[in-house]
Amino acid sequence: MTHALIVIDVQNDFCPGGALAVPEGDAIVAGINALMADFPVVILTQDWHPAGHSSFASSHAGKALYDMTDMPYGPQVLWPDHCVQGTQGAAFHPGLDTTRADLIIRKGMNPAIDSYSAFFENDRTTPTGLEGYLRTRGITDLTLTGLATDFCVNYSALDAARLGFTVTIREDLCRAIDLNGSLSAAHAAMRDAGVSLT
Ligand code: VGL
Ligand code: ZN
Repeated sequence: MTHALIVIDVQNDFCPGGALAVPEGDAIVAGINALMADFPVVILTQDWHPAGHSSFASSHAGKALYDMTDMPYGPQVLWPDHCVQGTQGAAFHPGLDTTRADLIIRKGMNPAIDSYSAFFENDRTTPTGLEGYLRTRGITDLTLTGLATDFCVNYSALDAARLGFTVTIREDLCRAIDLNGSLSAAHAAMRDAGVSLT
């Protein structure tokens, strides 16, 4: 009972046709559903932004999609509007089996701070509560899958490793955005943090 599967942001907006589509984002859904059978604990995350969120380029006059901006907590990519609370884009991919989920954790609700990681907002200090949930259940090992490899999966894996969890990424069940070398940077950072990439 000490090993949890965490499925990151398998939502319509990150799949082909969505607002921030990750290439082949939907290709991992069936494999993730099958993998759930191997884990006693399954956790899903959901990117869940209020309209007008500060990570949206549309909230910054004069900025274009995928520009960088400086936020009080550091550099921030400016994204297309995506995963707005209550919209179809924010819903899980219809093929994802959500019945097995022990916990669905939402993130990115603070209008002023983006939240890639399932554990902390992008200030790297404001917690989502996931760590407490895992620790009180005695979970020590995490396998991560989902979208996107180089953003939310990467940040979640780095935080989990820093918190002392044993972390494995199922790369075959992740897909990346790959913005300006972000995928190779993510690979290097995860390797350095002791994350297993399989
Ligand atoms: C994500 C960009 C913005 C992700 C979320 O799930 O990787 N990326 N919000
Ligand atoms: Zn987001």
